[in-house]
This record gives sequence, structure tokens and C-alpha cells, in this order.
Amino acid sequence: MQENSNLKEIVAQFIGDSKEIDIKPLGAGHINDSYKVKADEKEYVLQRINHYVFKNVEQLQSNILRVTMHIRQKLMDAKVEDIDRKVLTFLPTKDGKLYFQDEKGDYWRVMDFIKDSKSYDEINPELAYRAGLAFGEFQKMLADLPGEPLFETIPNFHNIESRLATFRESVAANKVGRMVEVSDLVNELEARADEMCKAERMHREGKLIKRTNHCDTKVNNILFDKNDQVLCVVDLDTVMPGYVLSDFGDFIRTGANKGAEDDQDLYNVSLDLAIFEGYTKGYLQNAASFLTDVEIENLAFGAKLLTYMQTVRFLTDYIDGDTYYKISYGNHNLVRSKAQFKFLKSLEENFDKMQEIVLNTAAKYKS
Ligand code: GN1
Ligand code: MG
Repeated sequence: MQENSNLKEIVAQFIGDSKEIDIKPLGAGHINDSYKVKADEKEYVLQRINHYVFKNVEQLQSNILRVTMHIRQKLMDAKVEDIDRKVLTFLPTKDGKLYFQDEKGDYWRVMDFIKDSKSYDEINPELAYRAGLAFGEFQKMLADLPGEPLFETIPNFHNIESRLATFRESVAANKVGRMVEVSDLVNELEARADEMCKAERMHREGKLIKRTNHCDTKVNNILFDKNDQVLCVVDLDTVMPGYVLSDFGDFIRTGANKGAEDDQDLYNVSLDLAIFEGYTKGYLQNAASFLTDVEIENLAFGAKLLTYMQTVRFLTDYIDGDTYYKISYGNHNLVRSKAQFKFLKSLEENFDKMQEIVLNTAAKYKS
């Protein structure tokens, strides 16, 4: 953790000097570092933006500003109460910028902390239903974002063809000699590669469109209030154009897994169909009206694709010697890869049921 006195100076760039200030680490993101700041009774979130991952912080923050302003306007138009807890508010620096770059070259931002909020790593079908409504609403609100499409804050972020190309380079380079351990898993992934590239093919053929997506719909990126009602969607770094099946799929990957993303006990890892059903119902209740048939028909595939993609990404990082994701122990990325692959197999076993749930639910909410 960064020296606290440094952090205080950084916070002062956004809120000026405070009489009393307390700064503690917050959350469990794999990329950025987050801190909770309490300064003279007000609470904030301070984040160091990982600029090795997000190479253009200016564009990143400009996306986030456009997205939060647009949502705020929608909430105001709809006369929603308590708007400050329903959309993130970023603070400008003394110089009017949305980030501060320190002398080491690190990038920082500050947002208001949303009071009395919590997030879950494990949820139940009712909460999944509410999360589905929230992500459906999020896409709906951003459907008419004016102006140019958002920047791709990470180019080809959810493009599996590009992820596989990188993966294959890492396999061939075998930089740290870990290939012997993982060759079976590599073969399993290669056996599915063609199927998984289906979305990119459909896009090229003009059949599958891109919309403004969240692109990190992890279950813990939804904030709930003390009565378990959804407040808002957070972690907007990757909001960018993408396929809706990606957002649907990433929630199922994280929210509908009976085990953890990095479960060491693969016995724990499998699909919870009731959560799948809850999320599908919430999501389609808000989204069925604007989705195309092709988008709907591929939502369940999205769950497989995003789980597959995450397996590929964790395994690539393991083979490269752990340069991207924060890890807590030596073979953490390998454990993550195996747990994700086990979840993929569970999705494959349940695929027909998932597809049936999606199609039946869509029929109910369409028109
Ligand atoms: C990263 O930092 P976090 O936990 O919000 C990653 C996601 C992955 C996720 C895996 C920018 O998200 O794409 O799905 O880890 N974010 C980036 O848990 O790579
Ligand atoms: Mg994230």
C-alpha cells in the first residue's frame, strides 16, 4: 500500500486540505487500487488507475464523464429521488481535470462514496433478478448516448479472436516454462476455439450489432442499499461498444457460479440455474423490447463465451508469468483458470436448459 501521507496529498488535489482524514484500502478489484477516504465527515473513493491496462486515461475519464452525465440527466428527467446514490459522481481536481497525475506518473481519481451501500460476491435468485433489471436499465439508458461512440478503453477487450491470438503467442513463447503444466488445458481450450469465435463472425456478417455495454458486469459491480434494493452500477472503466451477450455472460460467469471465481475446490464450482433464471428474467424484462432476435438467441452462448474468455485470459497471464492480474499466491492464475474451465463445463452441460429459459422469458416480455 502507498504511503498514507502521499495519499493525503493526492486527495487534497481534489478536495483541498482537510482537518481530519482517514484512508483505508477498499474492495477486491484485480486491476486498479481503491481506497476509502473519510475527510471531515465526508466519504470518498480514491482510485489509482492502472495505466498499464488503461493506456489512455484522458479518454477513459472522458467516457466515464459522458456516461455518468447522461445517466444523471435520465434520472433527473424521470424525477428519481436520491440521484446522488444512483449514479457515480467524479470530482474534478483544482485544475478542473478528472484525474491527477503524480510525480511518479501514477494516475488518480476521486468519486463520492455512496453511503449505506454494499455489494455481494454471492447472491440469491431474487437479488439476481434485481441485478438483471439494473443492467438491462443501464444498457437502455445508454442506448441513446449522443455523439461519437465511446472510446475502446482497452482495444479488442472482449474480442475472443484477439484474445486467442495473444494466448497462442504466449503458448508459443512459453516465457517462464509453465507450458508443461498446462498443456491439457490448452488443448481443451483449442478444441472449443472455433465455436467461441461465432460472435465475431456474426458481427462481420452484419448479423450481430454492438451497443454501449458495461463490459465488466461482475456481480460485485452492483451496489445495493440496506434493503437490498439496487442503487447503481459501478466500475465504469470498460463501458464501451460491445455485444450484449458479453454483459449478460459476464454476470452469469460471476453471479451464477456456486463456487468462487478462484475456487480451489472444483467440486464447489457449478451453475446455479435458479440464479440464471432470476437474472434472465430481470434483464429481459427491461431489455427484451430493444434486443434483436439474434441478440436474444445468443445470450446463453454469451455465458459460455465470457467464461471461456476468462479462462483464456487467466491462463495467458499464468503462462506469461503473472503480469496482468493481481495475484495473492504463486499459482493463483492457474487456480483461476481451472475454476473457470470447470464452470464452462457446467454451462455446457446445462446449455439446453439455459437456452430454453432465455427463449421462454423473452417470449413473455417481447412486444
Ligand atoms: C478484472 O478489476 P476487476 O476485478 O473489476 C478485468 C475483467 C475481468 C475480471 C476477472 C480491465 O476486473 O475484465 O473479467 O478482472 N478488468 C480488466 O475477475 O481487465
Ligand atoms: Mg473492472
